[in-house]
Amino acid sequence: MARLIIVSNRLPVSLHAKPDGTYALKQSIGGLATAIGPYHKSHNDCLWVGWSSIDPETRTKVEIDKIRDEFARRRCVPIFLTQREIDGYYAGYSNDTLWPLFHDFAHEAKFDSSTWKIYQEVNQKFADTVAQLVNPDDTVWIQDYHLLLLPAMLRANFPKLKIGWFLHIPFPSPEIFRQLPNGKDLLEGLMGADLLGFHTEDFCVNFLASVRALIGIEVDKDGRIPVGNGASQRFVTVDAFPIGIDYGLYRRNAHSSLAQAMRHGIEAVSGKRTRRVSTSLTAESQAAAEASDQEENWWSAHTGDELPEVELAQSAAAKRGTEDNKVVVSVDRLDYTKGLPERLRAFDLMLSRYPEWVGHVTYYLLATPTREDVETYRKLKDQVDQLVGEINGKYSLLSWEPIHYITRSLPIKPVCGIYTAGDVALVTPLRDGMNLVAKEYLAARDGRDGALVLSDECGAARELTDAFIVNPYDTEAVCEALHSALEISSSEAKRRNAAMQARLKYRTAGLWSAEFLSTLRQVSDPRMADRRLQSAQRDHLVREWGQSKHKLVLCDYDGTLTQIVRTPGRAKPTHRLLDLLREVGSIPDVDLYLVSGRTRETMNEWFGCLPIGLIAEHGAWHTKPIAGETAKNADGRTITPKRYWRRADGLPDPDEWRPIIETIMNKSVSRVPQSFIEYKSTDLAWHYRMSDQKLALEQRERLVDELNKVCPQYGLTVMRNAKVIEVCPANVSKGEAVKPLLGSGRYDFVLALGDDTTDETMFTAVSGCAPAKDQDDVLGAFEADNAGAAKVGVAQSSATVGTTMSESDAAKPAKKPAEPEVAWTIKVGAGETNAHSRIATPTDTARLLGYLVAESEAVAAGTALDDKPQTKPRNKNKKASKAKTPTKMKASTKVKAAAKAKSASKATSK
Ligand code: ADQ
Repeated sequence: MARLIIVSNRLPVSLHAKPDGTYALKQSIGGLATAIGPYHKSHNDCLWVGWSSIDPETRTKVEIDKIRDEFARRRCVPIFLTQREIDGYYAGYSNDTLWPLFHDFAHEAKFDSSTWKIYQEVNQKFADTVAQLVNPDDTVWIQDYHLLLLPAMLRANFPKLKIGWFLHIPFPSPEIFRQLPNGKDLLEGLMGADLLGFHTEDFCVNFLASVRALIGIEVDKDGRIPVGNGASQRFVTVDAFPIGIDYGLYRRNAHSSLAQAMRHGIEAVSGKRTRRVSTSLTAESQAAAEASDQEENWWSAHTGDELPEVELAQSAAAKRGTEDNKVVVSVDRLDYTKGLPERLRAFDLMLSRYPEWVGHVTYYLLATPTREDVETYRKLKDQVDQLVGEINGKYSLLSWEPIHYITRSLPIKPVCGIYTAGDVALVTPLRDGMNLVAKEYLAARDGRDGALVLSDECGAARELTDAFIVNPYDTEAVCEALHSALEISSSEAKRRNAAMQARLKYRTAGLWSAEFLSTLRQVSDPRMADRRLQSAQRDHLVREWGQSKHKLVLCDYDGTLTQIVRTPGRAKPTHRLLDLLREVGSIPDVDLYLVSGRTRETMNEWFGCLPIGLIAEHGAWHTKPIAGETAKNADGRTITPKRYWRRADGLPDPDEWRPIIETIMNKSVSRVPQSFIEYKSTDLAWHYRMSDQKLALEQRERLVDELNKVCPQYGLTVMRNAKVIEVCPANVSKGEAVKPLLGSGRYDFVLALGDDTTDETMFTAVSGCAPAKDQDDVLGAFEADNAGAAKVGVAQSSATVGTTMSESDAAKPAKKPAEPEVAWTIKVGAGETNAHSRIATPTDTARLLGYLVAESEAVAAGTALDDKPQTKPRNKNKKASKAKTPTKMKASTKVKAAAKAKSASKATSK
């Protein structure tokens, strides 16, 4: 059985020796372990290869064997690195060269040929370990910048292996990347993979530009880079997969008693829960006032521009009560990419520019030092310590200090407590691949207010567009954004968060890994790699969906929403699928139609209870629920919409043709064991899925020849579908069936999904449909039909009467359509198609529908709470406090606004 082998620098678990000589395994926290960990845990066929963090030179052989066994129990395969290897590969080339360079800190990057040599050796060590356990049909998923050479090393020995690689950090611009002396080797290392994933489109673009510049290869329209020539040519697909978080985990942990205790503690410290701060502020203010009256007092000597303590203390004390006190939070590893000194300077500026916050805002700063043995990191820690000290020294009052600085690493529950305490999260990395902290903050505040100030230099800013987006280097802009975030009204904060939360709830870490792996399967199959629905196209589709007023979804069933099975009756929908269809059908501005070749009895039995339209027997029958009319089911509880089935007009009389076609088909039934005839009201189908395929295919050709001679005279046509030969009225097709809907002028967004040749007529009809131009009240033909008027299927069929609509006829290779604006057609699975895009399996269909449901929820959540964006000025006398939300303001505008605000603040305080 094909397995998944994950390869990353470190394993998701670490081993700790206990005093009794046994070992305890501890689950690692962090983005990667939480994103792929659940998949690894729940799939017995999944192995994880990585560095054990154990120095083999300090252990005996017996101990090493024992350690291997311990890891093996968790399906982990440890790699042991010597101190020399750790210094060269990990601390050296990975962290001193690649990490700074990939984060645009080229000036911090060290180029050392000895660490490069060890990096190559260790990548080879990983390759050798994987080679010992991999089977040719396995899938290998490599993680991150430590293993850039591994894909090509594996490919050299396993030409058919499915290899994926994902980069968790940014990919730099080609101007920066080409500074790397071994840049070309690294890119060639990656060319061994089938799929290369990045967090954002921007990083994909940077990567492709580097490939073009350094190895001279262009990407094709499907996002694929051709590698090699002739028979040995392969393709490397590049796409964006923004990582998510385990949303439910953070939401749940935010309600844990430990998180609540943490939150209460922070609120007490910040004066939100007790009055001691306000008491202290009053005392402080009195002291300041008295001091300012007395000449020769040290304090009064400083009341000029430099340090207006009197003003600070007085304005702080003037604020009565503590209910408006605020908490700002941040959670980081102490890394120079996280922008801590810049952030602290912005906080400092905010207190000086808006002194009304002195005594009323507390910054809870969790910053855990890493790599303290490296000088850059030691210096950074010193700088942060010093800045925190300066700010606290400058603004602290008797029992309030502006920054609470914690350098310990905390587990998830207290971290969630910090998130829930934070009225504002200040997440301003100078460069970051994604940044999970921003997403975790929103998950921990599920359904609540809280404002996010977010750097535009991290991947998360591409998704969390309702945050206060800032340039992290622009101190003025961060200061203004922080001030606005503190001022924002609770309802406005909730409105912004609700939309982002609805999307995050769906786009989880689990979805991220499932999507990467299913794309890897698709791109590794040459029959399905063309026209792949790329992530940018999917995002475009989802955006259009969210922005449109009336949406129509036309979806085939067998092979599109469910796997094709040997016995058609076994393709019964699962509860999960029914729930999904119910969700889509229940969205107020969405009409969902299942368009199937199944009989209307089956469609009614399986889907009649859903609030969706049904088209059966390729269009011979259709129905939609009658608005407002429902009936109770036999169980007396569930409610089913009332519906009437309508038959298409002008169909050939079955009494005339059925006996003749049945006789012909029966010959095939008797010649091919286990084949059978399916009887539908308007057609007959010969199924041979369960039969000997060689025999069935020979007979199929004879049958089709014979049917083609007879069918035209009865107005019938012959269709070759998936292991079925079907005879049906020539003037019936899925395309004809959906035309009245498309022509209704009602819809400004149409999506059609299907897997076989019968769906191609639907794709053609949809591709040809004109966009609706705000014709909200034009009643579609189907609605009129329900009122007993127009009928579907009466128009002249596009299929030629009496001829077989073969796969090749129906699906002539079409020029790739332009990017759709309102009409999307998506083929599910392999085969030629007229559809615009392709996804691989019914699971992908369900995932896509899930995106649409989440987007509708996001739009609804955003508008339901809509109460006009507003901020709540803290001090009505100060114009500066009325600063608008600075989201996406131009830097120059921000600087001007800040300067204006500053002078206004000064003017009012004089
Ligand atoms: P990281 O650089 O580790 O990850 P990030 O995405 O912020 O950065 O994830 C950090 C994780 O560690 C979060 O789950 C956070 O809660 C936790 N954490 C951070 N500081 C902590 C502290 N002081 N104490 C306790 N927990 C702390 C890399 C890339 C990112 C990318 C992820 C996932 O650098 O850009 O988002 O991988 O792909």
